[in-house]
Amino acid sequence: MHVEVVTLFPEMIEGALRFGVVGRAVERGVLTVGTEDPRAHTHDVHKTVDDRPYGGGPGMVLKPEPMLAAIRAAQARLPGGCPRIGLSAQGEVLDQALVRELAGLPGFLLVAGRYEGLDERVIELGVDRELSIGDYILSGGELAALVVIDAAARLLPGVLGDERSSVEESFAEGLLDWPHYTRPEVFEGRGVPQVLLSGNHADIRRWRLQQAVARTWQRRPDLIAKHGLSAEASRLLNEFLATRAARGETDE
Ligand code: 9D3
Repeated sequence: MHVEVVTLFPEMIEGALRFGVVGRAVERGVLTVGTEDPRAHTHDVHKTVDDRPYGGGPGMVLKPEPMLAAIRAAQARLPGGCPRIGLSAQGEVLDQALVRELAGLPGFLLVAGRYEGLDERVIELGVDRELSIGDYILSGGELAALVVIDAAARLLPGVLGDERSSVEESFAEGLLDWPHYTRPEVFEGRGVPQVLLSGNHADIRRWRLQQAVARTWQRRPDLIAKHGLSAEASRLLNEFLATRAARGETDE
C-alpha cells in the first residue's frame, strides 16, 4: 500500500513512521509513504503558505495555490482512483470499519491542515472525503494522518505476524479488551484470577469474553449499540449482570 501525505511538517510524518510494527512494515516495503510540502509549491521569496481570512476574524487560512499544487503532485505518485482524504474536525469520524476500508485500497492521499485550515475551494477541488479522528481539537492534521496510517498499516497482510491471529481478533470483535496478567503470580499482594491458572482453555476463553463484554457494557455502551453482541457474548453479559444483582451490587 502507498500513502501520500500533504503536510507543512513532513518530518513529523517520516519520524513517527520509523518505530514499531509500522516501522517494520515500511522497512519491508509492505507500506510506502511519501510526503509533499506545500511550501515547495510557493513562488514568493517568503514561501508564503497562509493568508488572512476573507471576512476577517482570528487565525490564518492556508493559501489555495500551493495547497492544490501539492495535492496534485502527491496524487501523481498514487495509482489512479485513490481517494484524497482531507483531515479535519468537520469530517466523518474514523472507526474500525473505515480503517478496514482504507486498508483494502492500493493507496490513499491524506491532506493535513494547519492554522484554521484549508480554503473551501481546495476542499471542493482537491479532496474527495473529509475525516476526523474524534471530538477534540488538535493543532493540525499531522497526528490525525499518523493515526489513520497506523490503524490501516497493522491490517496489511503480514504486518502483525503471529502477534494476533485473525481467529483471536474476531472472538471479541467490537468489544474492549479483557484484563491481561503476566508473572509474577502475586504482585504487591495482588494475585491473578484463578481461572487463568487453571489450564482449562474453554473456561479461560469464556472468562475473557465475559470480562470483555462486561467492561464494554460498563465503560462503552455505545460500542454495544453500534456493533451488537453475539449470542454467546449476550448470554455471558446476562450471566454477569445476574451474578452481580444476586450479590446486591447496583452499579460500577
Ligand atoms: C474556529 C476554531 N478553530 C480552532 C479552535 C477550529 C479548528 C481549526 C483547526 C480546530 C482544529 C483545527 C485543527 N484540527 C485538525 O487539523 C484536525 C482534527 C481535529 O482537530 N480533531 C479531530 N480530528 C482532526 S483531523 C484534523
